[in-house]
Amino acid sequence: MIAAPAVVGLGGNVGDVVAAFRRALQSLDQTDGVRVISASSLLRTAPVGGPEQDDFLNAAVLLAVELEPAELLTVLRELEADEGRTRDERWGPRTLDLDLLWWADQSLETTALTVPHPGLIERRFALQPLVEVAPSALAADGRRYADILSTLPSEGVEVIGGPSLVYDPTSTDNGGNESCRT
Ligand code: A4P
Ligand code: MG
Repeated sequence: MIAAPAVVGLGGNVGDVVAAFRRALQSLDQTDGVRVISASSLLRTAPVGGPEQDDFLNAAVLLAVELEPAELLTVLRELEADEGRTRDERWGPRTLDLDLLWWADQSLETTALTVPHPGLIERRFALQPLVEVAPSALAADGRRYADILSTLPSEGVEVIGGPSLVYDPTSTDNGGNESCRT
């Protein structure tokens, strides 16, 4: 199987979110058929939708995937569960949310999966890190995500750290203790 490029968005606003990102990406890279290629910068973002809640941390990661999209979604669900994610309230606070944002310029629609992720083009917290790791990615209508990003308002999203904070392949600390809390 030829590896497909895919981008997964990471988000969370409960507990030590940076440590959760790092553990999840280390586990992803250790999953058969999945390789982490690069991570985006770390963003602090104002919550969009849902109840009044703390700011989120968001990032995205470019993967090379030799699984089917549905299989990758299953892996992502398992990693969310490992971080104690419970599904209480739509758009509510969460320890770790892993969304499949983009898959090789393809559109996929099943009962479990919509790719590109439906909210992607309205949400700077998802689109900005995606463009950072996949600058030439194309939307379903052929537009470049980088061009769509330039039309979105920039407020509510702040870069607070570089990619090595999100994923450091040379690290053996499996989560780190230099991480910041939300
Ligand atoms: N699903 C369908 N397509 C996908 C996909 N491409 N990737 C299905 C992942 N899941 C996909 O997801 C609900 C269902 O979507 C799943 O059963 C899956 O089969 P979920 O993660 O259980 O629920 P959710 O995350 O609460 O809902 P949703 O609609 O995915 O919310 P979002 O869009 O993830 O929004 N504000 C900031 N600043 N930063 C954030 O990260 N996140 C949210 C959650 C709200 N506000 C935020 C942020
Ligand atoms: Mg989600």
